[in-house]
Amino acid sequence: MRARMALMGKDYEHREVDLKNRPQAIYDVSPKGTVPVLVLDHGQILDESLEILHWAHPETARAEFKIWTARCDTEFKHHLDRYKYATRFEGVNAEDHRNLACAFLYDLNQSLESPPDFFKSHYVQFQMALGPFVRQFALADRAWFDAQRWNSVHAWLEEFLQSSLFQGVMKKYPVWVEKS
Ligand SMILES: N[C@@H](CCC(=O)N[C@@H](CS)C(=O)NCC(=O)O)C(=O)O
Repeated sequence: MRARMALMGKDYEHREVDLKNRPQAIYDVSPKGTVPVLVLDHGQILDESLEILHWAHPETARAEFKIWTARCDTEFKHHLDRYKYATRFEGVNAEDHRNLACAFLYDLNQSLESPPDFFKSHYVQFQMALGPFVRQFALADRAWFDAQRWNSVHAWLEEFLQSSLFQGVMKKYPVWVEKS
């Protein structure tokens, strides 16, 4: 979702991959076989959504922005995965990780309450970068999420979910089939 939003309005060929039946072509360009993968004209491969965001919106590589994306992709994502998919990890308690993930959301809430200038001037880029992960966290238990006192995060997420940015990438794409 992050990469799709980052690439909105760019001229590129979208190849939808069925993760249960991945084509050889994805492994040929990126052996880890995860999406997203962006192949640039001169053959350079970007196979992390953050790299794709940086490529499409270079201002997101600046330090003021990276503080958030680094924290989202390491600390928050780590706890989000263990909260959502606790059974896939040995000895993991979902609630512990839900609580640990809250530190990020608490800080995000504070920043949204009195946003630094960079946050205000790059609002849409922040939505692309962080929105999909906050959405996943919220959807894991929406009633619990809604009961927390993060009013600014709630409003921010709702605005993101209603945005043409997010709505524009939520459509279903036909799975890409390699022409023989
Ligand atoms: N760090 C990666 C994570 C990518 C990722 O987890 N992609 C998922 C789909 S959204 C995937 O390909 N899952 C299949 C797998 O991990 O084998 C990024 O943000 O680009």
